[in-house]
Amino acid sequence: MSRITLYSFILLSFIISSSCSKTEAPAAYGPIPSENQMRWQEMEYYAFVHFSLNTYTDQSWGFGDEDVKLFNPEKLNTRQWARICKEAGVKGIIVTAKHHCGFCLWPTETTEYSVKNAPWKDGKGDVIRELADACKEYGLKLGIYVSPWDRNHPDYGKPEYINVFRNQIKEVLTNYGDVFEIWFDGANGGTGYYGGANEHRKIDRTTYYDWQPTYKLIRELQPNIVIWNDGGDRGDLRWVGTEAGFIGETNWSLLNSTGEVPFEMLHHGVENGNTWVPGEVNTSIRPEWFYHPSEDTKVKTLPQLMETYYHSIGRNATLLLNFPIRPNGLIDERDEKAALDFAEAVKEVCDENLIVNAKAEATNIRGNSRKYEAAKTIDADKNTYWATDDEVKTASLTIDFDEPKTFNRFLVQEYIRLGQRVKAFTIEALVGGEWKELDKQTTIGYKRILRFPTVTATKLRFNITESKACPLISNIGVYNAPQVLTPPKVIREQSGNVKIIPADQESEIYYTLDGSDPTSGSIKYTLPIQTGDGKVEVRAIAYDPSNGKSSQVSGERFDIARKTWRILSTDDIKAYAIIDGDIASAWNQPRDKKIPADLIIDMGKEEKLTGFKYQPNQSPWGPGIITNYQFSVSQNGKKWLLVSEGEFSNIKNNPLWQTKNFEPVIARYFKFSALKNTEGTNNVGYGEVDVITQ
Ligand code: FUL
Repeated sequence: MSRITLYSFILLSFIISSSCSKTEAPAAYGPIPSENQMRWQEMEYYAFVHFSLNTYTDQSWGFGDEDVKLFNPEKLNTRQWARICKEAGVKGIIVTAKHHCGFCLWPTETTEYSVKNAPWKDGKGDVIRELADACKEYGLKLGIYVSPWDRNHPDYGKPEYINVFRNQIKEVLTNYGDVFEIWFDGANGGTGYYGGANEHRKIDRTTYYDWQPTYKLIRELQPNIVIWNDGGDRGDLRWVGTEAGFIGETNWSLLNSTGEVPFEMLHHGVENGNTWVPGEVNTSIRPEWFYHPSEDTKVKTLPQLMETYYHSIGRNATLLLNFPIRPNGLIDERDEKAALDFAEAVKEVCDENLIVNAKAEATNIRGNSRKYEAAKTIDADKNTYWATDDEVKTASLTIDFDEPKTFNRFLVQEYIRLGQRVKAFTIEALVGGEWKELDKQTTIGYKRILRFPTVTATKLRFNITESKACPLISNIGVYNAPQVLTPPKVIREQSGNVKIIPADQESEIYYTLDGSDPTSGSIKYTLPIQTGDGKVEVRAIAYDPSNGKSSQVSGERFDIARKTWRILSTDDIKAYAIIDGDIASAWNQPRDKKIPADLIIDMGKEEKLTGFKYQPNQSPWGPGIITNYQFSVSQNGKKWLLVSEGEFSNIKNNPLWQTKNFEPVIARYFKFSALKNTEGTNNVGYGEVDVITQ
């Protein structure tokens, strides 16, 4: 280095370092996360295991009188749980130490209703001990679920129970090492065994548990813990209002510290909330939480799990994925495979960050300081960030790839230690010399991942269009995720035409009408298929011509076309959503309609009926799912013959197509009467209704 160059280098370094030291760090804006919340948020993905007496009775909720002798898992191996979880990329396991039935998986001193009176290991076993050891061995954190509602305990509902409950918490938080999260579900009070009383006990969930002293106790015993609570005083985290595996696209990690929290707030947070309460998406790898043999064929598919990933971790939440434990004490191998395939697919998404060697420039840099420059978003250091001057609340950051890059995912993270700020942003790509908008979104928070059709571009522009305060962006990633081909949706419209709807805009669709499996050599779908009035079977695949990969086959067997059908029981034209072939569109009876509520349909001509099908409204909000029904038929619309009545079992947790068969009968009209719903109200909804003919 020449002398002059050396001097200029020293001078430049001086200018840079003095400009750094002069630039003040941004002040925190609004509520900020605690260290515990931060540590928890960075875990991103952790597991639930549901295991209790329900595992042996095929129930979702035990009544509290189930025999402890049922608990005898012959192969229980918590190391298997931990190995699977570790390989699946989760960071911790939360176990149902006590579910609503009151049975404790550890030998508690607070009740006889525990493993100590079970035949398993002659009453010497302790599931929590074994799990804590296995977690330690595999480098996982331990979390505990203790149900406040206890349908076994004689004192539940009385003040005495609160001490029992606190002692249970004390035991599980004292004897098993560090616990990262404690989980109190919201189901509270109702019927139960209650030591033999067999009665209904009502509690006021806002006062009964007297949470504050309990929180104090918890924090004393486990200073690093986070508290999940949906049943009373605000905890450190919030439920997201659904167990279906998604949170709102707009998602603020804020709530108000007091007041009711309706669904909307759980789902989206509260933009100007005064407390940091981030969302945790809890969902099961099967429809239900506990193991049910009937769900062996219902393990979530890879496309379903990927949706959950983008709709939880990709939307500023954590993901708590449940594994039901089998009666033998192991995770089912189908669930293991699904979890490992999911982990592999997530890894492939983020395989290569295309931004790493790119140049990043921003329209504004805080104090022109290198400490806050655009490159801080791609330095792989979560503690550094790009920041603008205080008064600058809209800004753009451009990434120059230098050469064309192909991508379909954008990841962005705010430096949330100083608050969640961004209210709106867009991303654009420079394609053929022109800027093309790829997406337009609202909040970011800890992490946001956007999906869009694959694009090839030389530059990408990230525009913050609205922010509460100067934005602080700690990380950006641009990826080219392999396509996970989702089987297309096949529907038959009321006209009788069959529509095949792909899940993405890039794959091609091929189908057959003869029951055989389609390949890329089958008929290519371009327009709705005219199939006439009769029965038809359609099988279809999505196919990616760029790599020759196909999705699983979606197959549908449709009964007669519903072209001539008229709904007689209402004038509301929107009711035709019930027979439009699309389960995603639904109709609910008017609010003032009382149960029993009828749906009467004129099929336009006589048919030989042998059954009917009902698909509930799929909405998580007030779907009005029918549990008890009557089905009658008529030839003239006046004189009715009851041909089927009964209930749709387990329809609440598993709102899938329900099929009922009956003796063949000729009819032109049918009446589907709703007698009861899952909500105990008069709300009655339908996704689809169809008939089965001979
Ligand atoms: C709910 C409970 O009622 C379910 O049984 C399950 O444990 C789920 C995770 O929380 O509130």
